[in-house]
Amino acid sequence: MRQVKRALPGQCQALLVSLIVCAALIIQSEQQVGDAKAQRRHEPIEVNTPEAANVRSPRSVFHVRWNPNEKFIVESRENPAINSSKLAPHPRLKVSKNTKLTLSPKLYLCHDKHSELCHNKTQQFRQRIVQTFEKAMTESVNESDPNHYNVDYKPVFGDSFEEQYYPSTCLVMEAGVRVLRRKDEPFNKLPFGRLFPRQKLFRNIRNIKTCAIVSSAGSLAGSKLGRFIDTHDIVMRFNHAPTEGHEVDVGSKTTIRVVNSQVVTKPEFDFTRAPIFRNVTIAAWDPGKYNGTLEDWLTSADYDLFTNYEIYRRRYPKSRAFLIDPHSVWRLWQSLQMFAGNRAIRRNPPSSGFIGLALLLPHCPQVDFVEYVPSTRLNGRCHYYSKEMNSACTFGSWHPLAAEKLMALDMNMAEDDDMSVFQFGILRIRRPDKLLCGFNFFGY
Ligand code: NCC
Repeated sequence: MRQVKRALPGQCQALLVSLIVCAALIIQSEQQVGDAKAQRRHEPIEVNTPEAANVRSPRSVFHVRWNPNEKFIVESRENPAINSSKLAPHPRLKVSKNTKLTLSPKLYLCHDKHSELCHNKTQQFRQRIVQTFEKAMTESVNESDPNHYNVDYKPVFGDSFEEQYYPSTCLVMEAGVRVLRRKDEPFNKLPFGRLFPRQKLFRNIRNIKTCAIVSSAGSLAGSKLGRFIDTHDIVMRFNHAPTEGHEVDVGSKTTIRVVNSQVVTKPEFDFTRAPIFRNVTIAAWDPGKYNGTLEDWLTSADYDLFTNYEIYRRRYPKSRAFLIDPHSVWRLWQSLQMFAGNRAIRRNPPSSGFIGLALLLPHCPQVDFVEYVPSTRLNGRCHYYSKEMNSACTFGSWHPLAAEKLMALDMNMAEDDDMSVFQFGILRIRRPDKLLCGFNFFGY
C-alpha cells in the first residue's frame, strides 16, 4: 500500500471520515486475508551491507531511499534507440536513450531459497533494481518531457489529504481499462462502431483462474519459463513478440495480444495479414490526447490505426479484435500518478505491458507477470527476440515505465515474494476483493 502526505483543508472533513472508515475496512480485510507479505514490508530488510543500513523498512517501494553513494547502474547516452529509415519521426523515438547495463546481475543469482546467502543476495538485487527505478523516475520529467499529449493533471483530491492508504491493485482496477463497445457514444451513431465485435473480450470468464502476462523483455531469453507460462488459462503477449523458435522460454500459447497503434499501422508489421495476429484476441490501443474526446481521437490518433482495424475486421468478421478506450488508458496514467504521489511521472501513456495488466486484472483472479520487474536474468537486451542492447526498454525512457514497475512490485503477492520476482522472474498479482476497493475516484 501507498502513503501520501499532504495538507488537509476544512471542506474535506466528510471525505476524511469516509476515508477513515475505508482505511479501517482495508486494514480489517488485510488482516482477514492474513497477508504475510504486508507484514514483511514493515519488517527491516536484513541485508548485510553498509547500504542496507541506510534503507528504511519500506511501506511501499517508493519509500526505499536512493543512496547517493551507490553507483547508478545504468549509463545513459542520448543516441536514438532505433535508427531505422523505415520509422517515421515521432516523439516516442526522439526521447529514446541508448542505455548500457553496468550492473552484473549474475553476482546476485542464486536458487536455494532457504539459504541466508541467497536471501541476502536477493535483497541486495532488489535494492539495486528499486534504486534504478527511483532514479529513472526523478530524471524522467523535466529534461525531455514536451507534454505532447497536453496532459493537464489535477490531483483527484487536490491538496486535501493528510494521509491516504489505498491498495495499488484497487487503483489499477478503478482505472477501468476497457475495450470500446458498439453501444458507446459516439460509436453507437457511427458506421465505424458496427465493426466492433459483439462478443465480450473473454469467453467463459467463470472458468478463468490464472493468467500469464509475458513481457517482451530480453531477460526472458534462456529462462525456460515456457511450460510454466503455458499452464495458465489465459496468456497475454504484446505487439509482434513471437513464440515460434522461443517456445522453451516463452511458451507457445497465446490468448490475447495487446498491440500499440504503431504495430497496427506500420507496413513492416503487416497487421492485416501476418499469421501472428490471427486466431488470437487483439486489443489495440492509441492514446489520443489527454482530455480529447473520442471524436477528436478518430481524426487525430497518434497513428491512424482505424484504417487497418477496419480492413482486418472486414477481412476476418469472426475475429475478436477490439480497440481499447483511450480515456481508460489516461485514467490508468492517473492511477499511476496517484500511486507516485507528489513525484511527477512522465506525461506519456503507460506501456502496453501495464495497459495489458489493467485490462486483464478485472477478468482474472490471479495474474503472473513474467519478467516485467527484471530478475537476475537481466541481460541488457531490449527483447528476447532481438539482439538490440538497450536497457531503456527495461528501465524506461518514454513511457512512465519505472513508476509502472514500482507499482507492479507493490502489488506482488507471490508466496516467496522477492525470491519469486528477482530470482524466478515471476510477479504474482491477485485481483483485490471488492470490499477493499470501490472508491470510484474517477467517477466514470
Ligand atoms: O517493446 P515493446 O513495448 O513491444 O514491449 C512490450 C511490453 O513488454 C514490456 N517490456 C519490454 C521490454 C523490456 N526490456 N522490458 C519490459 O518490461 C513493457 O511492458 C512493454 O510494454 C509498447 O509498450 O507497446 C512497446 O512497443 C515498442 C514498439 O512500438 C513495438 O515493439 C513495435 O516495434 C515501443 N518501442 C518503440 O516505439 C521504439 C516501446 O517503447 C513500447
